[in-house]
Amino acid sequence: MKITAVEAVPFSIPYSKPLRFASGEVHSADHVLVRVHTDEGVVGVAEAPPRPFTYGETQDGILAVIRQIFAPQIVGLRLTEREVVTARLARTVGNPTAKAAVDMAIWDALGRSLDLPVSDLLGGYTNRMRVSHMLGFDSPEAMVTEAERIVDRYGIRTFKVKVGRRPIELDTAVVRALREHFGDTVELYVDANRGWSAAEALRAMTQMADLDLLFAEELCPADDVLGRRWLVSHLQVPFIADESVPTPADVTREVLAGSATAVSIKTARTGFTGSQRVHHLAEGLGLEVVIGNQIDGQVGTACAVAFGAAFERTARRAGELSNFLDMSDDLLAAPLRIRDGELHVPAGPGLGIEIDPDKLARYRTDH
Ligand code: MUC
Ligand code: MG
Repeated sequence: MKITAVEAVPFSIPYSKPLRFASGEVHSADHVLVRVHTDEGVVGVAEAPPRPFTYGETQDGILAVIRQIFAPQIVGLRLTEREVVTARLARTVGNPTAKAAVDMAIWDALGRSLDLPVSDLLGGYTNRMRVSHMLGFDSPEAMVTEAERIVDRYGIRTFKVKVGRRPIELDTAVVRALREHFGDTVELYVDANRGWSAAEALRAMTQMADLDLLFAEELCPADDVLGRRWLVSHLQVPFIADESVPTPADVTREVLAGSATAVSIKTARTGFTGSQRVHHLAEGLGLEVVIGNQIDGQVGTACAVAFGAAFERTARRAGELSNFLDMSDDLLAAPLRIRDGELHVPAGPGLGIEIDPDKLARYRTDH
């Protein structure tokens, strides 16, 4: 079970409904498919979604770091030497989604080799998660209409509302319109992607105080060190750290500083190996966790649900597993389906997914 090659394939799939949020917008999934090949012919897959405005990674940068820096350091290692892989990749600071995709493709190959689902290898708590859907920037009316479509079509009843960088009154109007329309039949929380100052964030949260929010995420930058601590100390809801905690050490720093009280676990950012560490740390610190979405395609979403369903703590809350619904197509031979507000872990060894070769041929951009 030795790694013989690590392949990185760029692909591009347009969004049918672009997602807009405080730190950027996404019109097309310009991701990288990572395939780990082994000497026994088993191939593991995962996807890396570059988020230039979040971590500075680009599609070209991910291809380069995997091909030139990561692959040469791990070819020849056994699939079970994941800790060696982690230590070698950790020499490089940054590049979270490139590292995560390599890690998860190795887990997929390991699961396939052992004929066991990765989700069972990780923890095997359950086989499904409730789904939370992200609502990007639009008018209050359009966001209510979109939420209604998602409720009717997929049975999803948890929404993360993108806020920040635009007038606070508009964001408040959106959340108020959603609450008035759906009453207490939906769960709502907000994510500002660092789009406010601490003072603006507290003003916004005060305006939304009667709207029964579950959480507030990344309302202001973590670098506003004292401001953020002050903000978190005034909030009535858990404050989720997302892009401010790309590593377990960042979780420790933010939480012990009083700058966050909950954590978004994104397998696209910490893979399975790093997400286990974040999960265990959160358990030890007694933090709420939410399975987040790095605007993943279906390959990435299969990874997120495999991890989220593996642990009791991550399966408690609805996971963000539906951004792929906004894409015009995807790479899987058997597409993921959200029904009655839930997504099941694909059954089968590894991640339980297969790449459709025709779709990959259509969307890959390296030929
Ligand atoms: C999220 O939760 O913030 C948007 C930007 C990013 O880095 O992730 C997405 C979703
Ligand atoms: Mg976020």
